[in-house]
Amino acid sequence: MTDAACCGPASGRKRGAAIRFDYAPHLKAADFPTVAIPSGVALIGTDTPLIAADAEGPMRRKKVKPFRIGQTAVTNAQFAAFVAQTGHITEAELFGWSFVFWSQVSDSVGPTEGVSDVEWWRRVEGANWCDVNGPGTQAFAWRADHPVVQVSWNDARAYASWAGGRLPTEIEWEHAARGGLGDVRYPWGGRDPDDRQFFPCNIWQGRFPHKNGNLDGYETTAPARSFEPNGYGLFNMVGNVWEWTSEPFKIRSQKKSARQRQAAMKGYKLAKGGSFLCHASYCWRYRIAARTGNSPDSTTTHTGFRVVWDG
Ligand SMILES: [Cu+2]
Repeated sequence: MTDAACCGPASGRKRGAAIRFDYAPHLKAADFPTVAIPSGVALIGTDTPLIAADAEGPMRRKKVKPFRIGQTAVTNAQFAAFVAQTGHITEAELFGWSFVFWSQVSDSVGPTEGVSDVEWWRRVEGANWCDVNGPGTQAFAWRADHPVVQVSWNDARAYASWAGGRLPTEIEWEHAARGGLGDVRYPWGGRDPDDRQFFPCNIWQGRFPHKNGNLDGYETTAPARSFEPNGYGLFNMVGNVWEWTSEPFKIRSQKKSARQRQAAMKGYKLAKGGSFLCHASYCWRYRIAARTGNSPDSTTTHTGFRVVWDG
């Protein structure tokens, strides 16, 4: 086990001030399928971290106020409604390219540039939330009921405010993911997914990054509403797509290695839940306490988001 990751590379995009997209609230929680999460003492992190460098531990307890959370990650259909109403142009469209996992790049796209150390991530001109895998791929790669991907933290934040909500904090996200089970590794409890018979979520099977066995039924994203929901009725809290949170990516440690990592990830935002690319052998981040970070303008085929509403 290493701290290496399927997790998305940073965009490396150069520009001046961060773009802010501000939209007035247009909808409210009642306009979405949501679940009410009552207030109470919530757990965050774990005392048995598997990727200590990510600062998964220790477990802390903190009170959370009541909130509502989307039953699913925001879908392509929902995001399309947002774009139709606001005219929002996503960052991947503004910059003209996005990251696509190598096996998703279609032959029509032509040669692409990889990212050093994570060569499976290819920079594809013209890839965005519609043409997910590059120009001309919407017809077969875009599905209305799948989570929207190729959206940056800035895009996610813009959608959430338009929806009358916001992105979840880390503790809200974990509290929701635990589904009332408390100190558990996964939304369904403690049993580890394996490559043979237990497929509770959409992750990788086989040897990353060459061959995904697809035993869980999905090579890339699954419909947002798929697999068994957790105890709160929430779908795909882990696996499928990474979900942006409202928080900066912070590592609470005074170790030199941690401080160096933190410095390298300055300004990054925290994402939770892992994706269809995670596997225990390589990137065991489809656990509730697992975490990653990326720059707020980064966009990939395995990152989306979920919205929460106060009260
Ligand atoms: Cu991963």
